[in-house]
Amino acid sequence: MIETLHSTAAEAQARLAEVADLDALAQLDVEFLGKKSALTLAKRQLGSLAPEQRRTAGQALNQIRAEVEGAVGAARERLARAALSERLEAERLDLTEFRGTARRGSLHLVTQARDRLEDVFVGMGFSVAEGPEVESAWYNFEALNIPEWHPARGSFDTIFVNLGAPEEVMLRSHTSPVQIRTMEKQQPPIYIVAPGRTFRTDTADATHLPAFNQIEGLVVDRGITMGDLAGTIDEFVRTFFGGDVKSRLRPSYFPFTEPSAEFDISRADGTWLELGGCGMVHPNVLRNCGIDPDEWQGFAFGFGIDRLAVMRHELDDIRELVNNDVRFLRQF
Ligand code: FA5
Repeated sequence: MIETLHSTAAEAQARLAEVADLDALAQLDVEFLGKKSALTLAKRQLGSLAPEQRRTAGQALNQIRAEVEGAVGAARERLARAALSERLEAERLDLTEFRGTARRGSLHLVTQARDRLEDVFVGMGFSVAEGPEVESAWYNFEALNIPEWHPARGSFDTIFVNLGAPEEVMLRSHTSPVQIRTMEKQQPPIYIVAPGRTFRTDTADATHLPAFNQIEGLVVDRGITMGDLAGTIDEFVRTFFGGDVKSRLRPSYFPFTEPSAEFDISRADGTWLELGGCGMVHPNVLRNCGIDPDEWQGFAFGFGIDRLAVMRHELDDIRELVNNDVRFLRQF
């Protein structure tokens, strides 16, 4: 009996080595290992043998079964590998036809402006800082000398987040909170710029977007004056735009600077475009961050990066930046 089974196992192995698909494999599995297979029937007959014979035959049977099972497993693995490479081959994308006609992507105008701004300010000795887009009332307002009752809060058209106490958490309405976060962590001298996204309930029009970008600048050192502020803005405008564009400061009001100004840059047609606000850091703001205003003075500025991109590329409408029309974006 064992002899016959050895030759059955050899036959099984030969056929399993050749099997070409999973259905055929399942059939061979039943034929050689199933309930009606020679191996299973032989096992049932073991009971009729004398104990000594039963032991030897049992061992031989187990060994033969293990061999056939091993061959089934190997065949299954071989078929799975073949199926996988067949699928990979079938799903392979032939990209060669795009060669030559493909266009390289490019950075968005606002990203280009932001990168260039960082380069210009790093070249002037500033480092780049960042802050979160979701802020608390402390960072967005209070530490900046804008208490809850202050009318200036209204001018920021804030988008609040429904978290915590009412009007306690918001999408930052300007990048000025990064001033506070920086001064909290670092003692002067401080020379940083902080570019990032800002949000207001503004309706989109030719010069406004509800989600836009600002860059904040903050300098705190000994003996800093309004002259340093004006010189820095002038130097930045010259480096960023080249020789023709001029800047001017106009008196203005921000609770976190005193005195405060707005700065404009000159357009080709002789008119001025408001770019941002600036001023000498208010002593209360320094105090809120644990910095002694008798020892240290500072200036800060904040302006719109999207407006800068509009100006630089002479666009008619700031909304062009977010329409995602590739015919427009491709030009840059
Ligand atoms: C501020 O946001 C102050 N934090 C600026 C500042 C910083 C003053 C440091 C003093 C010291 P203001 O709300 O004016 O100020 O906004 C500054 C600039 O952001 C604007 O001049 C404009 O360039 C840009 N800006 C404001 N709102 C929008 C908008 N909806 N879409 C596009 N740009 C905007």
